[in-house]
Amino acid sequence: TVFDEVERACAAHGGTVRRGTGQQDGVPRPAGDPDAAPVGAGVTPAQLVFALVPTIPAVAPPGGEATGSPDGDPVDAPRAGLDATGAGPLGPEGFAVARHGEVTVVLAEEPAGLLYGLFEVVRLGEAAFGPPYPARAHRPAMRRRMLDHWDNVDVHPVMGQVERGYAGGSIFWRDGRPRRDHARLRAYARLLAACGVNAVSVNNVNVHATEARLLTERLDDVAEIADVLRPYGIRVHLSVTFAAPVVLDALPTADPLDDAVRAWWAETTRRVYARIPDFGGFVVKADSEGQPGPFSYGRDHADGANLLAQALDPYDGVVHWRAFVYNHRQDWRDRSTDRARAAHDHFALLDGRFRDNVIVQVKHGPMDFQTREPVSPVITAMPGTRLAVEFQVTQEYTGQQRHVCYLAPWWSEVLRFGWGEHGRTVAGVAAAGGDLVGVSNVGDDPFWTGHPLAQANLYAFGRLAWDPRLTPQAVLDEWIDLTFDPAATADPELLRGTLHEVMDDSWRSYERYTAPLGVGFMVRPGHHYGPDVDGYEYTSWGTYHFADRDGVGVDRTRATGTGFTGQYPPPWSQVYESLASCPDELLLFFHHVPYGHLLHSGGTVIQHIYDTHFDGMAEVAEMCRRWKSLAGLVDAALHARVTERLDEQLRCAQEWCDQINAYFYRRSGIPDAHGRTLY
Ligand code: GCW
Repeated sequence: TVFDEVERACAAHGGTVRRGTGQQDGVPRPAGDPDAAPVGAGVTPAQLVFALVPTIPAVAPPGGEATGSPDGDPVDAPRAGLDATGAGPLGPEGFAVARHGEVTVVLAEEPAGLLYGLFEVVRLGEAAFGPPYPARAHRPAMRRRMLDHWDNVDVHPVMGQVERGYAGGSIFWRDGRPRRDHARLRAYARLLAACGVNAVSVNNVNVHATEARLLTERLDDVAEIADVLRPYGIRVHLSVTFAAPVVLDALPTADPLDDAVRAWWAETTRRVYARIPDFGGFVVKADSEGQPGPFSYGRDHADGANLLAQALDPYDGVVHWRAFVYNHRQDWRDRSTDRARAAHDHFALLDGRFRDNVIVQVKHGPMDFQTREPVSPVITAMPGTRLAVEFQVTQEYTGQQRHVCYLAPWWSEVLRFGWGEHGRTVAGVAAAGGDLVGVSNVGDDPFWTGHPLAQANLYAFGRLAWDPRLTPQAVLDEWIDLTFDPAATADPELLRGTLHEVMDDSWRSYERYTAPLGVGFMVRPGHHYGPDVDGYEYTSWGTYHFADRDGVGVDRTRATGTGFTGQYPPPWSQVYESLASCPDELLLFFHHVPYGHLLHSGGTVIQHIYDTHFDGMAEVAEMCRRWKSLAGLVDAALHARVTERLDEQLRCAQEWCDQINAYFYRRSGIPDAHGRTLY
């Protein structure tokens, strides 16, 4: 159990764990053991005490404010994720940490709270054992902090063991079977708990034939994983195919309104819970990129999601129903179809029709995890539906874990994005629905994430889901302390400073040498690594930039374009519509402009393209130089791995710079104002 885990960890630190009943003189008191002395105030000799107490009186949060959101009607707490206040119960995962005299005390109402309290003590390090401080409360903003693994059980002929995986093989599966490396899996569970993650989906949302069977005859494989993750407070979810009744049991239909189909899902789900009582629920990608869905039966996505939700309802399970639904067989000649519109077109009108245990899972941008996108308007448009916001921790479009790209600054921007007179935010919507979901970047690589510095993205994902108000720099500091323990090295300042210099702005550097001004998809088709400006331009995927000799960008305005700007609430519907107010970094996402168009920053579009590409490349060269200075201060194997990746990043940045600049020079015929070489 989680409690056993805390007990073990606490013992390792020379501490004790007590189940308590309440407080005495402000000091928690252990329960169930009449002889036990009260914890704290010097009575207990232990340095570290974990106490499980059923009701904890209100405690002061750090800095006078609690982290996370209060319970209550989530949809009526629009900003819950960002500015909740402290009073109220700690809830199932919350905890408080205090120091009384010589004793550091972690209090929680449930075992999972003790577990997170343990990791808070680890984060605090020596500060947890310094001068006395009053109890500080912590509770998560998002109830579910979930990682989706796009792992295949069988090696897929095109996508391999892990779709969009850049960290080796799957940590769960190998060549069609469970990996069964339980020590490694246990270490992974501990790592996830330390980041705050409490839910994991163990297979790809593209559900192929073998993976479909995890739901039925191969359920034991899932149960085995669930058993290893459980002590760390992590529940297992499963991606299922909407066609399961047909492909697994030869039913004539998977129509969500068919009685036999309902009965099939009810019975199948009953068996899942008989085997895994704390099973989390189903993840579904339906009617998307070839996956089956309710459209085949003339039904909509509310019908589809509700079918599964009904089956899960008796067990408190949830359906994560993905909103990533669009036409991937588009005619590139047809300018009226706009992929960015698709999720909103399909889902906004269904608001209010989903059962309570449906969570509509929305990619944070309207397209597909590009380097820069606006926030998906779906997140603003469904106040009567529980929504999960999906981030891509795996760096499909942001350097594939060969490039340093610390994504927390972007995620933080997205989470803080606000609209409407009630001050709604993305974080608030996710907190109300309960979920932040990330596509995992972990594999069986010895550094977990391929690029060792990509671990920071995993950590930041979990931490921002716990508390979206944390700044990316503060999260990075935590990660640096936990990973490198700078204080124990010969030059703590150099180590910390260099990591910040290399990582803080790395997402913007990546943006500079790759995708200008909100244009996406200038990548090589299929694997999506490296530049290919027209790679997707004349394909069916709906991913166009429309560059010609006069200009570039997609006109998504209401006045003259696809009307996508109209899917936003005020003020954004107007901000994005107007050239005068559209932010530079999203200009080409919303507008088609001539190369001579003047940006708010003062330069022309074409000169911006040239400048940012040269700058971005120079920044990578600088990263390489700085990283070299850390030789001897960090583990040698880690240093070598990062060095090797940085060399590739520099090579690739040069390729991007040369190709993008050459392409736009050849299209526009406009030379670089600074006379640098364009090919
Ligand atoms: O970004 C695209 C990826 C696909 C992925 C899809 C999705 C799992 O290229 O590999 O499929 O998104 O999110 O479903």
